[in-house]
Amino acid sequence: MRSPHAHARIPKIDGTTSATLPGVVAVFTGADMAADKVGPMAPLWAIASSDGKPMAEPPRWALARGTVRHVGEAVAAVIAETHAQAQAAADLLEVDYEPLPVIVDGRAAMAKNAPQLHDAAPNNVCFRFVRGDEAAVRKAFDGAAHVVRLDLANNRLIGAAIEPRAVLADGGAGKLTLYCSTQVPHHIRRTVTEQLGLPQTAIRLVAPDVGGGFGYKGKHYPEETIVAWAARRLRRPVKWIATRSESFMSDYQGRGHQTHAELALDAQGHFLGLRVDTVANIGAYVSTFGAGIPSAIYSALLAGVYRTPAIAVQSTGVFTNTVPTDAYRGAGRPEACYVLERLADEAARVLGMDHAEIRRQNLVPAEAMPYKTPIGPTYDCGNFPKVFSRLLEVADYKGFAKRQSAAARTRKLRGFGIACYVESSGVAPSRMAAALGARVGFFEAAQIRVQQDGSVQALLGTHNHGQGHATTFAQIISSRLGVPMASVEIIEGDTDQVPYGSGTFGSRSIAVGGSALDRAAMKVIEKGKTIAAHLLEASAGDIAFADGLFTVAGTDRRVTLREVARVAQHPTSYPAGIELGLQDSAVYDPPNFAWSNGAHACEVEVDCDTGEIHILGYWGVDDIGTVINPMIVEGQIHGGIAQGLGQATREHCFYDPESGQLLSGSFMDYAVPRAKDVPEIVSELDESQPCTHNPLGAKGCGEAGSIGAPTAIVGAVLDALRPLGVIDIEMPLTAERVWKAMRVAVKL
Ligand code: MCN
Repeated sequence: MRSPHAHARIPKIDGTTSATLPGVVAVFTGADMAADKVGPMAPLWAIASSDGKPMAEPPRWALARGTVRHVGEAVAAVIAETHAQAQAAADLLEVDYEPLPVIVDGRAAMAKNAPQLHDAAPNNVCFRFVRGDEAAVRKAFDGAAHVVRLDLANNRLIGAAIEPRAVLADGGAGKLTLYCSTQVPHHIRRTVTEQLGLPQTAIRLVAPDVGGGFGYKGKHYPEETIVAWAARRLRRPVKWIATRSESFMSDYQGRGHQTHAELALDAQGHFLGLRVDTVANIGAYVSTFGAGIPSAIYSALLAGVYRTPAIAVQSTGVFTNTVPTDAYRGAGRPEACYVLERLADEAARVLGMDHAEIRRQNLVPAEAMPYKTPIGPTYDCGNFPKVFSRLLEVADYKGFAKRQSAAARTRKLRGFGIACYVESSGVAPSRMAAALGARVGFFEAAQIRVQQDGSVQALLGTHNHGQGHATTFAQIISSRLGVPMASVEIIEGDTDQVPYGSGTFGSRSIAVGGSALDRAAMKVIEKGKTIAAHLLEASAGDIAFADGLFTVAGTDRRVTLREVARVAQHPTSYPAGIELGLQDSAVYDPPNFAWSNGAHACEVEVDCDTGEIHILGYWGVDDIGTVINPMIVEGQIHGGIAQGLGQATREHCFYDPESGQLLSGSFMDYAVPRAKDVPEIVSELDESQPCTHNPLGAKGCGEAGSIGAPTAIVGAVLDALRPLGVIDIEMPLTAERVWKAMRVAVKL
């Protein structure tokens, strides 16, 4: 039973009639959970404000206790033999709602007389995060020849994975097995057991194929706690599967920024200073990483690929009567890219410069690596100018002017958009994240077991939900241990099998999980050498390993990995003092992010009569370091671009400002891209800059497309409309919005 109101007090819930209906097992409310002392939903990232105060962290309950603050908030749980019976009983629940005033807009929520959501958050402010050097920025602006300013909105998005979320708890009074559509099994085991006051060993969390995740399934949800608690209380299995409508109104949403940004430049168009002021609408409560993304993560990206010497950012997290926001593919990086690249385009327009040239002259040169940005992070490597010039080549930027004038003859406006980005992939550096408020470590763990027949099981704390881990991780093992890929089994998503883990988000699986796997493989090889040395009657120091064979250096004496593995478990001849078995594990926590980067371009034609956009070409050159599997990477980049295209042209999560009702609550109102909307994509990978601090040299790719695409597409449309004097259209650029902007511009 979910709240139909965006903001209301609930003085009374009466479930007496519902409880008597056939098949109904129980009707639970927040009061029942309170009686069992179930704790609040605790965020795993806490942000301190500029005055040093911790963020406002008002309690959020799995089932509402007295007040609801967004449409779709869980009010009661009806458990019945069938879904239809539960639904019928829920329909008869008598809930008294006393509606309260509603606010859904982030900026408006900070106004003096705006409705207040939480006593603990005056003016609805959760945190006011600042980063950078405001004094240096002021100086830069004082000495600037030009200042450009933009007010930008980054539209709120809904994840819409192919399968809705689901939870099933089995185990009654004993150990509970929680099957859960999550990307982060170990995190959810921790949060649920903490809430229920149980030891972590009381729950086995299993996350099999989850039907896509896109970041929003990587966070803790009320239903996980409700189902686990109800199953223990009722001593019987309980399951919940979201309908698509429930998904729309309860899955964490993404983006939702309002930003004022200013860029100072010298007379030649060199960037001197950047000031960014963002209001992030975090929804009704702080969700798992809801505070960290628009602050710590977003701000770290604001140097982008450019050498702007002074940067200062303020990001204010604001409560509103909307679903909480959290990670959605890109998580803070598309927002940062959008701000920077829109400013670059605006600067080119104001200074009368070519939009590629203004970017080129501000890029961090390859010689400057490692490059410490003025906003905090240090990029270990990258050749931004090389990637950028390659993009212009593959997209034939030189030939664009000709194509543009040809199009004009057919009443079509043609535009070319560019987006350069850096991405803090490989989300871990646990110490860095902890310094910025993370309440969890982001390391990754891997274990390798070589079986007697030489087949290999690898267990990782990452989680695959469409990224092809079974292939790429098997490739890593195959190349390290010299075993065929077909004999490698990758196991993820089970807390009782995989000892530790952080899960999959932040394009971290290859850079962090893959690195842990590589280290575990090296340990297995080292142990194998001691066994092989014994079998070959040589010293371990003389044993070399390659292609699945241990050899005594300089001789033809050899033994296979399979034979070593067999002996390790059937010790007919085994070195004394060495533990049996051929298995080992490793935990990896990198010293820095893996700085993926790239440049994307898009060419569009806008129909002057209808405002419709036709994407004629899309190109991306991405540096994701060493590539393990080019085909999977290409698919990942294409998928990200498709999602970015959705944000740029179609998708918009929209709440009615008066009532707080979700008006985009179905696929009839929320338009994800279809196959016909996605253009042919030309994708190139530049492998010349392997990550310098992980053993694979790999940087993440899972979010790259979603970062560059919205900006490149919007940039192209605005470039097309520039002759009409259109300088901004808010995403999504629907035909209607584009058409209206054109009419306003030409004063029709
Ligand atoms: N890879 C590679 N070489 C590299 C980098 C990556 O071969 N240099 C491979 C990896 O081995 C992995 C894949 O590419 O098989 C993606 O790796 P990585 O960039 O590490 O990203 P993750 O596996 O950690 O996936 C997370 C990322 C995120 S954050 C979201 S959101 C997302 C995404 O990936 N959600 C997805 N891709 C998705 N794809 C699908 N189909 N569905 C989702 O929900």
